[in-house]
Amino acid sequence: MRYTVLVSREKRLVRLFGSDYSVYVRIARLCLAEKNVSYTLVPVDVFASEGVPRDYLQRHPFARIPAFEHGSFRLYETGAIARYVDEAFEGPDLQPHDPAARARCNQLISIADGYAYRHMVWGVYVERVSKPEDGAETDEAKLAASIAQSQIVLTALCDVMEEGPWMLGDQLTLADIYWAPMVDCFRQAPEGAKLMAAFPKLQSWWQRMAARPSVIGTRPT
Ligand SMILES: N[C@@H](CCC(=O)N[C@@H](CS)C(=O)NCC(=O)O)C(=O)O
Repeated sequence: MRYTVLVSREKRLVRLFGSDYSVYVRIARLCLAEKNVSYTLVPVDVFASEGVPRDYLQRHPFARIPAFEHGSFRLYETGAIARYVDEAFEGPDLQPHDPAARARCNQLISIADGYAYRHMVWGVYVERVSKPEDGAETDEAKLAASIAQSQIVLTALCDVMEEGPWMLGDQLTLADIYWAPMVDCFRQAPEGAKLMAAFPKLQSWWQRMAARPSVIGTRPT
């Protein structure tokens, strides 16, 4: 079944609300870049000291980033945004058509959302990299617990992912797009880089992902 409706010719403007430091904003930006969709990134800093702008809650009642807009169509939740961008715009398909491969793609996205983000980004990257940069102390116990959980996550990921070039084989999919920003954060912590070295399949995948213009062009500034 094909879902593509090719609304891209309608020239409705695309806007994404969020900040480039956000893993989830980067996932949405990677989708837009891989589909070659022009968009405007409208700055919203959910961690600003004055809090989230009040009017942003109309776009996202849970005050998370990103939020998305295509003409008058508004959407939040990155999984919904990513699938919409893939299905509504021309460009390479980012989801497999084969039901088993599509299920695998969704499984990898769920693992990233449900298990990787909390530990690999918050427990490892934020504790070891972001907090010290902001003058705060690392919670070593939290970091150690998250490294242990990350080992389970990466083992599960490598059990499921193909040899390459991409996670599901020849087709770059939303699974690759979901994992890239999380892995990019994780590897910046020495403990993360050390753990990744134990997963050569993941390391080679990351080297290929890191060279993609979309990944280079969405690096946080
Ligand atoms: N379920 C949301 C998660 C988005 C999310 O957690 N974004 C983070 C930034 S990477 C955020 O807005 N955090 C603000 C907070 O935790 O208060 C989605 O898929 O879009």
